Amino acid sequence: MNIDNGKKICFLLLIISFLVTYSVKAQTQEFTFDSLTTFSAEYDDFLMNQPIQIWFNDVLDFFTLDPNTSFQSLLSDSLILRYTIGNHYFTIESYYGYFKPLDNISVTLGADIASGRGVPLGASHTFDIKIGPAVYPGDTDNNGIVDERDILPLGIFWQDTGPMRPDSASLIWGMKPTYRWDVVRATYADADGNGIVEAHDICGISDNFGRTQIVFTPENNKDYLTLLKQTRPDFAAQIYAALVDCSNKGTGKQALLDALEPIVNRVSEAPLPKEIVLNQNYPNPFNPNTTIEFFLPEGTNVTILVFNVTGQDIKTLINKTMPRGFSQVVWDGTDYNNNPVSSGIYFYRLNTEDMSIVKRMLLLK
Ligand SMILES: [Ca+2]
Ligand SMILES: [Ca+2]
Repeated sequence: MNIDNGKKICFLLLIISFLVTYSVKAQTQEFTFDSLTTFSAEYDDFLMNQPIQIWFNDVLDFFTLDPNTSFQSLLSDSLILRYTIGNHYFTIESYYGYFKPLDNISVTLGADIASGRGVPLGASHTFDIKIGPAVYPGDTDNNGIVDERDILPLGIFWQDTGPMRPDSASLIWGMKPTYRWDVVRATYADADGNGIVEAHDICGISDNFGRTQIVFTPENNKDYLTLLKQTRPDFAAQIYAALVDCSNKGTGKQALLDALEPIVNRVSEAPLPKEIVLNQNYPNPFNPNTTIEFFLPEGTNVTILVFNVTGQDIKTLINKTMPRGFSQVVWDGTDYNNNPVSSGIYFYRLNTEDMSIVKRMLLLK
């Protein structure tokens, strides 16, 4: 009996010493902010239908969290803080389940927020969080209705690329939260959400023709003609051809064919230039790639040279015989040694035996 009691006492002592050691360690464990999580860490944006999670390295003490945390939204007054006992994180959510598209939310964590073990954060942290846009497939100018005018943003942002939409390739009508592109207006032009503005996006307009949405943040109120002037010359023919593959829902397809026909015919009937043409580079301003297009009435030897404002040669883009017709060359913003050049005004000059044309462009980083 005595021996058994002795064993019990030893065992108890062991447990007590373990608890004392553990609690001393636990109390001294540093308490730090860990991370701000998105469901796609690849991008800075938060999807508008996902909560903002703010993580720490330890369990939180809610009684210190609530009075020491402040948050503000640019567009909404319906933000709430949510915390479940025992978690290492809390969330900022919208009362309605969605943040407003393109909202900016600022969160400040006070230094007195403490862990469940009583260790304070010690320093404050402030985050500015950008909420992404929402796309309605086909309302490419985001003005609230899908109609013929939605063709034109396809032309303006033709071949532009950006983040794919989480529901990539869906053309079903509805609010699709996504990540913002460098140029936010281009986000809406990618109707199918596959990360590039291309011919298939016309099917989003065709399928959803006539549908309407409530516009939270109209991004594009330019009139039809202004938009038309900005489009690439060959885009109309390409999307006209792509319309064949769109489904035959409602009246959209025919309306778009009717709208595009005159544009396509004008392009194809336009007589070819009789002289050498050097088009303005696009995009412009650019960073770092830009395309230079030119037309030759007959095949000839051509050089295209980039030079800077002091007249110094930067790079030869072409120096060879080129065929009759339109040709393109891309400048990637590098010099002869393939080093990126700095922001500023540059010139490009097309030379043939008979003539020389110079145009100006702006590299903007
Ligand atoms: Ca529209
Ligand atoms: Ca697309």
